[in-house]
Amino acid sequence: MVHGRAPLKIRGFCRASALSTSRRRLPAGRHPGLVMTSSATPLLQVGVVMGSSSDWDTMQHAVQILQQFGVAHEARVVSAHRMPDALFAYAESAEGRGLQAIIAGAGGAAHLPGMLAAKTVVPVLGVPVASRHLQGVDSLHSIVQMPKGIPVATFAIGNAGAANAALFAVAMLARHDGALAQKLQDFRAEQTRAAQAMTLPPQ
Ligand code: RP5
Repeated sequence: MVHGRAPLKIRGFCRASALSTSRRRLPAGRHPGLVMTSSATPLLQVGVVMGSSSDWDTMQHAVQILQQFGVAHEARVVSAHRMPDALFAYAESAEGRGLQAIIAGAGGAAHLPGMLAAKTVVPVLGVPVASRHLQGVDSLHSIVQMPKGIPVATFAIGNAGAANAALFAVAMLARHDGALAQKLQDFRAEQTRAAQAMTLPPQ
């Protein structure tokens, strides 16, 4: 329920309400498939989608960053080749649901980020997931080699790419959110402190 209304099933996934296309408040933990974070920032800001539950080991690193920064997000499986209608529905509803960015991870012939980008103007941040036979080089090439006109911002293969995609989304949101910008500055400062404290074994 959202503001007393039953959530609507839109071609395979649940969105808050089909009655309004403005950004809306979503109570934490009330929506199947949604992973909401801070109750202080309940506006849905970032969508994290992946082609398979087998991508979660990688994509959880994006979710962890969003949680750490208190960015309201959702996470779900949207398989490009097994759920194409759900992919289109997700992309078509993204802007109306208030998403500011979509982080999309996939492996192999990774169509998910590019097809999402083709169906929405919400920025898509692509994460190449490591594949068994080609270690994610196939995923990277599939995502990064978008033809001119439909961009997908593409990150490194694997865990670092997933975390960096989330950090990039945080940086985008922080341009219009002073508190989030300060958190990002603090995060950078802590990384610097940690690097400065690194030591090497005696030689
Ligand atoms: C892609 O195929 C997914 O993104 C995943 O990386 C890969 C393998 O999927 P599963 O066979 O593990 O479901 O669609």
